[in-house]
Amino acid sequence: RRPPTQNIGIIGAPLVYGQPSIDPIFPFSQLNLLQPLQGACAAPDLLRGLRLAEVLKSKGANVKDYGNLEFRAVPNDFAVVLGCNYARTVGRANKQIQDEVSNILKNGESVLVLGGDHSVGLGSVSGHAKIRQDMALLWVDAHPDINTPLTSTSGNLHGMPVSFLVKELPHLSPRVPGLEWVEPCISSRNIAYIGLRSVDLQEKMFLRTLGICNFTMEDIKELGIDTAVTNALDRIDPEGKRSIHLSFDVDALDPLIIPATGTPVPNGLDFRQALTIARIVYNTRRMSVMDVVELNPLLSTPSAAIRSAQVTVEIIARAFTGKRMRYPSIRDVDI
Ligand code: Z70
Ligand code: MN
Ligand code: MN
Ligand code: MN
Repeated sequence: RRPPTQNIGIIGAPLVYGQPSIDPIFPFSQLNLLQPLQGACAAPDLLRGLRLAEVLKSKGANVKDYGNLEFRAVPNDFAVVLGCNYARTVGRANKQIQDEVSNILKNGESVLVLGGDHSVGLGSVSGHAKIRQDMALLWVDAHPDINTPLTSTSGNLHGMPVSFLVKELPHLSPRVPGLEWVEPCISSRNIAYIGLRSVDLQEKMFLRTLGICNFTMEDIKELGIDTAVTNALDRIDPEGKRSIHLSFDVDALDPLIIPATGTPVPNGLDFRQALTIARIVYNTRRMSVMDVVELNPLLSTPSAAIRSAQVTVEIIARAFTGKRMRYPSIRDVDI
């Protein structure tokens, strides 16, 4: 049976304050030496430049590009409040993301959110949960991003979004100005991680005590990626009825494949494994929202950035349409 034509709405969410590097209060501080970290805001337009929409259309999808959301830095936002950097700027931007995601879902389209850093998960996942309370979250990432403002050592909100979204955790967090509106919207039973290999001590404790399903790179090496992803989906969506949210941090892939990212960690997924994740998620026919985050074209050579983005386009196309690029078949090589 052919699936109905996919209607996809694309939104650019070039938010970088979840992993900030320019300190507006101390503009000459050392932090500014890290300025290229801001480059994640260039990712949505780079992906468009690589004909993302056209690729999706060529594989049978209807695509509407809603352009980039425009975020404004909140004046006098403090670098650190209650362990969070730029919480009011990140909070405001994520409210915009939440509204946009839920509006597009209401239109009957599925949503592709192009980050930006992973703090955009706050708005994206909560916007999804507003429309489909029965959702399940597959978080593909080297990091579990489940620090609370109290456990985070960096204060960067891109390492915390899951802690604000999980119903079982927020009593451990202070109410952060700018983020009060984020309502915990998903149970830890309905979250699974794929690709973990950089987990802070406190994060490990949260995963254990909440029993959150996770397949680390080590697990994947043992089980194979097919089994890992299939089991993860079985766990978070045992009846096969939930709306699936795929939150895909490109640093899940090995830095040899995607060097253009802010926090590269060795021993990541290879390209085939990433495509397999996308294929298995597609095969549920229930993926409603996909986030693609932490692609940072300024952190590698231009040609490596383009290659990283090309890989990203192919993973997106696989997740939304089930189809993949045509490569010359190895069978055509006749020796
Ligand atoms: C660390 C923190 C993180 C992404 C780095 C790192 C988190 N656990 N997430 N890069 N995408 O600062 O909380
Ligand atoms: Mn992440
Ligand atoms: Mn990550
Ligand atoms: Mn494990």
